[in-house]
Amino acid sequence: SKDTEKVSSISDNAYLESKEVQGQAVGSTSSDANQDVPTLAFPSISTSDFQFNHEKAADIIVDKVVEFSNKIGNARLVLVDLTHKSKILSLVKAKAAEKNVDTQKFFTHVGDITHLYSTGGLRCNVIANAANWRLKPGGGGVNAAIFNAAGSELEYATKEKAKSLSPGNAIFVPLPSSSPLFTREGVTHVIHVLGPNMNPQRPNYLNNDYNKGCKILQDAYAALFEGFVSILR
Ligand code: AR6
Repeated sequence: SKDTEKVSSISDNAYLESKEVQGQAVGSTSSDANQDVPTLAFPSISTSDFQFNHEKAADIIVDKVVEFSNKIGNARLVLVDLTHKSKILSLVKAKAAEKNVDTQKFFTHVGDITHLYSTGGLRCNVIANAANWRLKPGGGGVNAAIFNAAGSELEYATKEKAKSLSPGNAIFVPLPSSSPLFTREGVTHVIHVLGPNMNPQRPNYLNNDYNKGCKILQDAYAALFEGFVSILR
């Protein structure tokens, strides 16, 4: 249920904080020792409503993180999902460990991407959205959550940038400072990403073609991380 998830996410964050406090300068009062480090939080693109294979997606995420980890300077990348039971988080964690990915630069986090700072104490100035091709609110999943939390400001700012997105692409949208996501969470940019779709009920259905699907997911993460890099500059 929602309540148990909330409780477990709070206890996980308490654990995370106590771990961070150990390595942090005495006298610092912030819950996130790396508050000022630019951080991109992103959901696993395409693996829920779009039904993309989790093993394949996990390989692609870790490969792209490795590829970009030397292009982001001291910034951080954080893969987020709602629950500890998340299969994609476990897979990515294991694969990242196998490849000795630097855990300061990349880690996984359990929590709601719209409440990372207020509930989780994790500062992320940029968050990614697993969008739909119309770049519209609603539709469930992380897209609905982000558009709801950001208010109409995000809808307007998105419309100014683009009217649609094709699979494998991303656009970044500066968030107006009046948006609740900006004021409460410290989010300054949202990057909309459109991943490959393996759900027959959704547009651009790939009919289980994982040759195309993997290529599109690789492009999607490359576009996402490039977007983050251009915000950093
Ligand atoms: N915080 C963190 N992670 C979340 C949240 C949240 N609030 N909500 C969902 N996730 P999905 P897709 C995780 O289905 O598969 C939309 O309707 C979720 O557990 O949101 O790319 C759009 O309009 C999963 O790991 O995106 C598109 O039409 C990940 O976010 C379509 O769904 C992505 O799940 C896109 O499907």
